[in-house]
Amino acid sequence: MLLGTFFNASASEKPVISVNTFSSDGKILISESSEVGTAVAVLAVSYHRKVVCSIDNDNFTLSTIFDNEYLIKTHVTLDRELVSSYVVGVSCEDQLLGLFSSVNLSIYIADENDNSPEFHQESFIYKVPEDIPIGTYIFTAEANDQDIGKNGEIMYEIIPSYLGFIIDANTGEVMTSHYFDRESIEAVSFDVIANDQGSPQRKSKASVTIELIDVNDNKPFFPLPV
Ligand SMILES: [Ca+2]
Ligand SMILES: [Ca+2]
Ligand SMILES: [Ca+2]
Ligand SMILES: [Ca+2]
Repeated sequence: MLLGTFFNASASEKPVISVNTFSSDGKILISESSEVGTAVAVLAVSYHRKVVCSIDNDNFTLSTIFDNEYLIKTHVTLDRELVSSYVVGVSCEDQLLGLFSSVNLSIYIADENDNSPEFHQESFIYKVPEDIPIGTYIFTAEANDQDIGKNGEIMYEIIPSYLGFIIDANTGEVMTSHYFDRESIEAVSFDVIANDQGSPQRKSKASVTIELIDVNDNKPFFPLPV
């Protein structure tokens, strides 16, 4: 079944181009992962003679199905992150009489989850005093994702989750959640994971090392005489 929008040419004697878009709302929306040669729309020209149609955009092809009926297909690999929509001009002409009509088609590229979140840095190293209070903000592990919507929405987590630091799942802000003692452990290492919310989900990680700076928190120890 072909549904679609009807683009009407102005003068009645001219060819009338109608566009079947394969969608109920008439909008042309194709996935960025579409193979080269994917059908985008069908053009049907109402006119009493044969017309010749052409398009002005090399990223698409126009092929004849029947007289005065054409199929528009993709001619290139699409990437929504580079080009999110195209305008394709279509002209149909009665070459004998010189009568022609033209329409502009807007072709929108739908996002796929084809990009992983990326951290601004692969690793983070911070030094904090060993007596740092619980809940102290350390840094923000921020990642970006070029996709849109859920495909680009990032949630953060720390792995392993029990080493004395917590992360705000929405903002990537890392805070302390425990007391530290440099005399027991001098540094803490963990990974920060950025998960997008697309399907399938994509993720990336950055490594974090927090070095504990000594604070003079131990009284001098004098051996007792025997
Ligand atoms: Ca892409
Ligand atoms: Ca994408
Ligand atoms: Ca993504
Ligand atoms: Ca100490």
